[in-house]
Amino acid sequence: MGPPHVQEVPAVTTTPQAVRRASPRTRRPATPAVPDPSDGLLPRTEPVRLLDPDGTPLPPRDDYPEPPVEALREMYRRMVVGRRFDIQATALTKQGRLAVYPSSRGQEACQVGAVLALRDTDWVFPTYRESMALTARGIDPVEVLTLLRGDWHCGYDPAQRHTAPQCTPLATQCVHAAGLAYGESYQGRDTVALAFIGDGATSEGDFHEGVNFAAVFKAPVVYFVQNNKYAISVPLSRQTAAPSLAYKGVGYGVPSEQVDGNDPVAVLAVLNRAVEHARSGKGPFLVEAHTYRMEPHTNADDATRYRDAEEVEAWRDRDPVARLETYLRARGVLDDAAVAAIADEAEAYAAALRDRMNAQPTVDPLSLFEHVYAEPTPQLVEQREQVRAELAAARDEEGDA
Ligand SMILES: Cc1ncc(C[n+]2csc(CCOP(=O)(O)OP(=O)(O)O)c2C)c(N)n1
Ligand SMILES: [Mg+2]
Repeated sequence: MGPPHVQEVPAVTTTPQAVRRASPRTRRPATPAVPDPSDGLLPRTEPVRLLDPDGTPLPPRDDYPEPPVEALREMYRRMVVGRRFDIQATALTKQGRLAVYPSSRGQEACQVGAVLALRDTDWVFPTYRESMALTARGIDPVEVLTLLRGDWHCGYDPAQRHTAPQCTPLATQCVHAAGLAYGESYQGRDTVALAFIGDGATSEGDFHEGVNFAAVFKAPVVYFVQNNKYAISVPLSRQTAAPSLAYKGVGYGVPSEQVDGNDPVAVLAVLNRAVEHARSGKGPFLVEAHTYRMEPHTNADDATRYRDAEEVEAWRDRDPVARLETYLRARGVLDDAAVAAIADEAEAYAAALRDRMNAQPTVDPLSLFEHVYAEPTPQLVEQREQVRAELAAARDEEGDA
């Protein structure tokens, strides 16, 4: 049986091509109706916002109902722990324990909101920027940092955690997400895939190919663009002439929305709706979150060379963690004792991570050659033997000394 959302297309002629078209593997979805902006395909010109930057609630909206307050409290907890994790990971690069770390400080609402909008059985397709999202998903932080430590594998089991390895080649995760989501719906499961993507990577071909495929085949994918205003040193103004990155969905027939990415309540509300849209069989949804990377691109970057301190300070006033804390205190679900307890939890999380990352990992150099191909190439076999011989010689030398 074919996927539930693909309609049978009767062959209109009897040419061999038409017969092939009608075979189950090549059935095509019905031609979609011409998109009408009133269907919600066009993003609103203003990002959705439910809290003012100072945490004051804005009038409720029918289209984006506020998430339950317990979910927002949990969001706050994970954002605080996530921020502390991020600070610790940055420190570990300075101590030589991590090869590189791309910080997502300032993007906590996006990192955690995406995770909370999904079920554990949904799939996440992260980039290198998403370590915080993965720890917020409950993956062991040491496993999350394995790749950034310089190991050849991603640390966790993607199939078990429903989380793909963090992608460094820009936008490649967009096609992976489309393929997985299509496969899941083809097998009758209501899994949703969420692909993170940066503003700069929306200029990559893989982004367009992934979104187009997902749209044509109604694959349940949420494309979540974190527009943090820079692609390393390239500002958004040099990246696109589009009025908003959310408009990139329209050309492919994908409904899109803009959201204030530093407003945690709005981020979760918009992502909840995007995930629901995808899960209900309506195809992909694109969300552009306006946010800001507070730290350099990675620890290896000097951001003072391309942006000034005033710009960074202006974004500090829109801090998503403080914004949510103010709101939850006003709602009466967070007080000094609860804030202190969460801060203690974050501290203990960072301390445990520091201790574990300070232990020297035991890595078998020969494992470098495993899992590259199902059958190693002659070159790999030769190189492996060369390394094996060098290791044996080094051991002999040590024995003689
Ligand atoms: C295909 C490809 N081209 C270039 C790079 C080098 N590169 C790494 S990160 C980056 C910037 C990406 O910016 P953006 O998509 O905005 O994501 P952000 O880093 O801001 O989260 C570039 C150009 C790469 N990793 N892959
Ligand atoms: Mg960016």
